[in-house]
Amino acid sequence: MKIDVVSIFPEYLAGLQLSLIGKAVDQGVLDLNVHDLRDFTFDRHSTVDDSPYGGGAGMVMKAEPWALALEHILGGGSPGAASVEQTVGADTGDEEPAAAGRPILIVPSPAGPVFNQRIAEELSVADHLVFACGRYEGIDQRVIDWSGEHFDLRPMSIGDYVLNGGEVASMVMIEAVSRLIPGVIGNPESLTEESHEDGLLEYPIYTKPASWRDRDVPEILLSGNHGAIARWRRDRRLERTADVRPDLLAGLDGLDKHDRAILE
Ligand code: 6GU
Repeated sequence: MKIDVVSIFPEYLAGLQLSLIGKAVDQGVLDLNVHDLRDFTFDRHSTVDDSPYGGGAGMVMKAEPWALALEHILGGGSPGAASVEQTVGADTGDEEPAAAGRPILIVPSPAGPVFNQRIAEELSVADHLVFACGRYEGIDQRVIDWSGEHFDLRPMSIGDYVLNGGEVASMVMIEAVSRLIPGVIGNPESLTEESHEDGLLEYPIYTKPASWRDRDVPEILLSGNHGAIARWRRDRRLERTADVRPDLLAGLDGLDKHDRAILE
């Protein structure tokens, strides 16, 4: 999968070079490029923002740097994209269009639909994701509308609270998506019994020692009875979900008689 990120704070995304995602990049499973939006400006101050038409607080990100950055990612063809090619140091320069279909452009915004595990799964099979990290009050709507002619446009929020910009939200989405790509996580089985994979939260887990500060590991986990352990774990998942996220249970249809008895 190819992932491009555009930001005025490319250093923010440095954390993606660490751990499993960094390894996937090193191994070529992920082709991750971070672009500095200011590389697509031509004035002395590398201006990316201006005051809002109609008045109001804060600043708005200008359309043209965004269009040039996105054209660069699309493989260019425009004079602006061509002339800017040499000035971009953070990427390899050999950009190519996605193998099939249009790239998906994710625009992090608290005004978007809320990202979740289903969307992460959907995005994990894409060829090319582009993240446009806005700052200030947001990006000029005209370049968002224009981008819809070239990309599969997906505004996306990560929850009902406000962040200062799209960088952290993009990192959240990139991590959630890329760990679902085959080869990014060492043991794919660790993906199957996770919270949100099947609508239930995960069961509590324990490791050695069997007794720690007078607290014992639940006996059944030491029994070797795999059927009983699986049932116990499902029961704990049901209880935990009912306790902290009853909203998730409402949307579940795979509950049998035993499941319902646990929830009584
Ligand atoms: Cl994606 N961006 C910003 N700026 N704030 C947010 C968000 C995104 N999701 C929740 N709050």
